[in-house]
Amino acid sequence: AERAGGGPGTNYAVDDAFTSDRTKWWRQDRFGMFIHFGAYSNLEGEYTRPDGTVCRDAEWIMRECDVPKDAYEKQAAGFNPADFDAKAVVKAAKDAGQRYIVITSKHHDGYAMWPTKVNKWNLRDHSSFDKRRDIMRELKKEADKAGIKLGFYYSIWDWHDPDFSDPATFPKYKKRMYAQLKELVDNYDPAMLWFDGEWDADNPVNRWSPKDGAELETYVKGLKPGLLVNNRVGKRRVTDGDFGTPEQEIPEAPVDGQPWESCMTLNGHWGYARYDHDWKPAAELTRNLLATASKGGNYLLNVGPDSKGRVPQESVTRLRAMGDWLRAHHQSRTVYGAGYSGLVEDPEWGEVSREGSKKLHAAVTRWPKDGAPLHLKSRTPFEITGARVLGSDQKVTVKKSGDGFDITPSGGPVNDTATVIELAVKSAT
Ligand code: JFZ
Repeated sequence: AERAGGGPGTNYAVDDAFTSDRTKWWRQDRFGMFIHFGAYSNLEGEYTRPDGTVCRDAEWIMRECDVPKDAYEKQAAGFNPADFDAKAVVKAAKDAGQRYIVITSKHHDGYAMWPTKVNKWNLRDHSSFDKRRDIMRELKKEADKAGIKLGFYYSIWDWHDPDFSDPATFPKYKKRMYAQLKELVDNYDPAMLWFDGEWDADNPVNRWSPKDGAELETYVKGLKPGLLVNNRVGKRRVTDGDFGTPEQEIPEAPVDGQPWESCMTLNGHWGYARYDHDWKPAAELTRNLLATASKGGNYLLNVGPDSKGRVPQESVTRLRAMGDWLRAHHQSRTVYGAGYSGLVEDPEWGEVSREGSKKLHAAVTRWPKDGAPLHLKSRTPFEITGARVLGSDQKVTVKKSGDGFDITPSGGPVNDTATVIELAVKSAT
């Protein structure tokens, strides 16, 4: 496929995101933390209209609840996330086993979470927050200390900048957007830029084109050659950026065209919503992570800090439980550096990932009834030369059977989340 930015004027190295050194850390790390935090967080998901009725939404509240611009600006002036604790955020990620963080530097409401010099619509100049603080700098410092990579989400779509909505003034908006991106790269040296909002095709004023996307990607990679960029940069689809971004779903493997990262929420919203208590169980989240890795993808799991900047405790405990499972599973080669096996069909009873060329990890999450063997259907001929259950000394018998193998561990599940059977394999590929 034609690679992003490969046309005339390209000033960054065009490489293959599936194999390049540039994307290597990301392909290995597999698991990251998404953070949705902005002026909307101050409303905590609820806007009380002048008539006293309440409208609910999270990071889309300005739009979905038709909050008048002056009312939105007024509430943002009171935004004071004094309890934002970069050290605690990084610790929560680290405890979860997450190896990178992507935080919203600017969402669709246009509000910058760093002290941009481009306009006053930002956390330093339009808030009640301590003027000496810069949460992006704090996060970068703590992330560096912990060996965690930091990336920025940046919305191309901007509901606040009046120049965005008028074709005659759009070039002025674009110039400011470029200036903001330069600030982000120069001041915080991010590992990644995660764009969004280019997809707003139903908006007649959003004329963002494939050409705009290619130009933007070329521009930011020119600012920092090692930078990773997601696909929501233009409208070229599979040739956009370095990786695809399925949302709230795990695609079927194998995915052609691009490596991918699936982003998901811990409850039902990206931004903080005080009324949303619909938290996903930790076991489900861990299984999602295993399923994602087994299909060759990354998992970007979101937290939404509240108006004070605190990550909800319900999120922290779930992340912690995921990390506990990962730590108990041999540094979790079921996730880090793991990928799509290509050798077997997806079994009904769980997820099978591949580690290097000699090992499979079969994570059993749905045990067959009546102690029936775990059947593994081959897609291509291979041999199983050894099998063991991680964290248990039970025996595992492997028998050739029909289109594949029957695997029978002598005992049952070793924990409630997933029981991992490590298989030594020999194959031609
Ligand atoms: C976008 C944002 O609008 C949303 O607020 C959040 O930040 C999320 C991570 O990204 O939402 C999208 C983006 C893309 C699709 C759907 C929702 N899409 O491609 O289907």
